[in-house]
Amino acid sequence: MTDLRQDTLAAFAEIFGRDADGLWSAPGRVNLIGEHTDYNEGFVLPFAINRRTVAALGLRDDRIARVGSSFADEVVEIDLDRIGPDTLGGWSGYPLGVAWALGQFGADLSAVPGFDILIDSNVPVGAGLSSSAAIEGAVALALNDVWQLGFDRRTLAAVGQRSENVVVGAPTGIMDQSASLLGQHDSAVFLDCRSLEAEIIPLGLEEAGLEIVIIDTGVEHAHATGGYAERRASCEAGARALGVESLRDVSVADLDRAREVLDDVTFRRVRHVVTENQRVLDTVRTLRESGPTAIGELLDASHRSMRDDFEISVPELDLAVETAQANGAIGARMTGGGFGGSAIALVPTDAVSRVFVALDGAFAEHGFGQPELFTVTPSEGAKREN
Ligand code: GAF
Repeated sequence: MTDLRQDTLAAFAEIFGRDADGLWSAPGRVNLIGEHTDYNEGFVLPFAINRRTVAALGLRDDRIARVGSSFADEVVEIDLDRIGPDTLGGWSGYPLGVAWALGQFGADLSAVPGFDILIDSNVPVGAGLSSSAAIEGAVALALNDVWQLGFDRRTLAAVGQRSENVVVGAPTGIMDQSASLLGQHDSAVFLDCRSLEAEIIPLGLEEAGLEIVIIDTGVEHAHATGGYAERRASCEAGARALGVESLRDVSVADLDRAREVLDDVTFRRVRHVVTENQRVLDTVRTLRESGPTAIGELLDASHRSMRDDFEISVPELDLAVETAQANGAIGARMTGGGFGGSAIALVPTDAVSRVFVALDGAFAEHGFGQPELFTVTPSEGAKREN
């Protein structure tokens, strides 16, 4: 991280021919539990991870925004007067979309100076660890500071989500940006996606001798296309058919009636969301009462529900989960939007190397590409670095 910060400041000076005014960073996230519940106004329990995106920024004395990054061999330039969903696209839509979205939340963009910004990251892209929310969080915090907008972090999360929905075109919920902006060391963010009330839940992984293992399957996914939007539409159709505003208003006890009203596929989509909300509440209660060693079965049940009811897993994710479970993990599940990306496993520290070896072997045996295996720690959210 020290290197990433220093390298980004040095690269900023080289590319833009001047020093940055400051450096901001924001983490990727892992969702411990609560999948596809955020856009149904339900509950989620993600945490920020120790992989971050950094943004070095310097204000200009004109109205030009210039953005460079380690992901692209170009500097994109635009006049702030032209910034909008129709003029933004590609990788630069992630950072510049945030500038536009700040205006949508009431910032007077006609009065602010332009800026140069350079983005770098060690959050793996395409792994389902929310590299996009990390960019949005770092840029939102940076612009909020230098433009002195005074937005709170919950609003900045909503700004990031707006940019992702409108500029990037992915109909995602509020979870990832909230985790990136609100996360705290060794804790998860328990978020009610209806009220947007957030509570910090200590995880106590180290005291319990547990690690979170990430199994990045390498199977690429994208939320701007295909399955994610389709699942969201199913949930909305289910809510309409049940006569409720959102699936948040359906409880486990309502599922018998839902089965009579809905077709089989929509019913299973609804059952996933309703039971997943309950699992989030049960996980928070279990963490408080018994600590992290007791949440394994809830993680396992969440994976089964996504595999069988919501149907967003892929063979590589199922293999990752089953192999981890069979080799000492307390619990395991796919994490994030699905259709690829990563699984997580909660593993006693002394079993981590056995789990790694078993995963490498199982993927090779099935003819799948080698997974990326590493551990993450729950870390602090977005911040100004200097
Ligand atoms: C993606 C989305 F960005 C989140 O909003 C959330 O819906 C998640 O998939 C599924 O839980 O990460």
